Amino acid sequence: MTQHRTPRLLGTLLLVAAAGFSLAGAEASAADRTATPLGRVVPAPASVDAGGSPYRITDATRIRVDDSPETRRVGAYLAGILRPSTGFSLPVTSQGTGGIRLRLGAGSGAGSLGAEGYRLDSGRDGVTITAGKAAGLFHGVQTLRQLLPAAVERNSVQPGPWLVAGGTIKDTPRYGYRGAMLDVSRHFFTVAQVKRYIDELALYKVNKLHLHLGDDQGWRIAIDSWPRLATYGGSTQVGGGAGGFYTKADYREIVRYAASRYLEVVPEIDMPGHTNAALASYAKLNCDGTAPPLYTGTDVGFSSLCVAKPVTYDFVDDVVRELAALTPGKYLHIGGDEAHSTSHADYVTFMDKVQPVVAKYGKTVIGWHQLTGATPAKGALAQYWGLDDTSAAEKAQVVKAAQSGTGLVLSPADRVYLDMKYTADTPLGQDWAGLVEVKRAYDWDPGTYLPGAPGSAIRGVEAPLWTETVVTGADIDYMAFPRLPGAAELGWSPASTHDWDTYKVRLAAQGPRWEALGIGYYRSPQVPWPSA
Ligand code: TNX
Repeated sequence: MTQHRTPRLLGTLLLVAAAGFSLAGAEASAADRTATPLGRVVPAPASVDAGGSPYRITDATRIRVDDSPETRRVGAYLAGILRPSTGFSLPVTSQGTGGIRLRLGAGSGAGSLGAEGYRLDSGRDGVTITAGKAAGLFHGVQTLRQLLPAAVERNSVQPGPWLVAGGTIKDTPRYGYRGAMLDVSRHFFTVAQVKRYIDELALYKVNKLHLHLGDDQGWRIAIDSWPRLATYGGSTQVGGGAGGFYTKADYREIVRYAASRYLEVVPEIDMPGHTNAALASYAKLNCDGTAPPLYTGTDVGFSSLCVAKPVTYDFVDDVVRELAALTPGKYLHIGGDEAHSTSHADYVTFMDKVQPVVAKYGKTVIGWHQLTGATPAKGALAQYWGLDDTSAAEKAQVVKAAQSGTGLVLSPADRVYLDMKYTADTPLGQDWAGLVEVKRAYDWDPGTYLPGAPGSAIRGVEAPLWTETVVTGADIDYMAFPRLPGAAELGWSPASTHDWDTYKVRLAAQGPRWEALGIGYYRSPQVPWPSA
């Protein structure tokens, strides 16, 4: 081994000499040989106690798991991340001691870690991640990933060394609902594109993927009892492109993949507005019996299901039944925003009829916060998408619902709408809610955002990505990064860690990681990115 190393080191020295020795180069390589400080992770861990020797992952390291299939699966996932870049074999085994250990439900206070928490202990002999549930192990693995050099994310063998700073992290989430929404209606995204986004979300411990499956411009999920919804209603998109839809097999594959990353898929069919694609597919859903043409523009608020017609509720029952059957998760989102072509009385009637259908098929309602203008079902969640300066009356309506037991998911549009432009120069995106730079996206507190809402009503934070202007996977990345990790941190980290000046340093350290992963991002001047 020593013999093998010497020529490599000599070679490196010769290369450095040939390149012209520079002080900056020397500093960079010294930095490479230092472990990432234990707390330099997004989202910020709840508690960090740094100290002691680092652990070094080597050719001899094993990933030790206990015998549960879930632990093995997380171990295999970790090995899949570490093997290509380290070049080490990293066998996953239940034998022996030391190395990287994944332990489920055993000692070290695992009981207090809840459904998603974990504890990470690192020292000379190894790294141990302990959790009460597999989701916690998975989140601990994401932390471990970020403690390793960014090059760990590359697909080819990198030099290392692979050090993990010594100490202990104990980490549990502030909120149980930490979401991201992808609008696959305005532009359609393939299963592969959705999977890639799922992987990006998992890195930041996001645990809900909300898919906006139906809107004026496209219906994206096959419904057997109403086949034209997908085959016709899904046949275009904004700008007139081909659109597309998920077969049930496609959709199940998304749900399965999300579950393998401990994300729950929350499907949304937006109703009674935002329904032109459905109305175009079936004439009988229209009050006048005439189907409108497909729509490829970007206006909102012009369509409505026909609240007075009984067939509307046959349609809703069939769609909710088939969608609920595809959904292992708890929630089904029924939209309810911008129903500008539905009278208030009709809106209330519609919501009174539709929410029990969701319950009948075993799911819990989520609606955009306009739902609080009707009567939210018991246990329903309302997703707040107002602005800082939304009228006091509208906020009061949401707060009042929260006081009466409706849970809230916070998606303030001028904070976490990932489709808002960063600056006036951002080539993609909209600006109706304002320009949302990275600091603005991070610098608010979900716990105090809606004064008067009880703390227990705040269930979490979600960052929606509407896609009127977002067409490719690269577009998704550019709008989501670097704002998405901020929303994820607001959902995960305790309020006590909230501090822009330290956050921006942790965020900056993510830049090289995104480069290694091929994620193109907005290099905000607000963030001290390491120079390339
Ligand atoms: C508002 S937010 C909408 C969407 C648009 C979005 C564009 C919400 C519940 N409705 O229909 O896509 O603005 O930013």
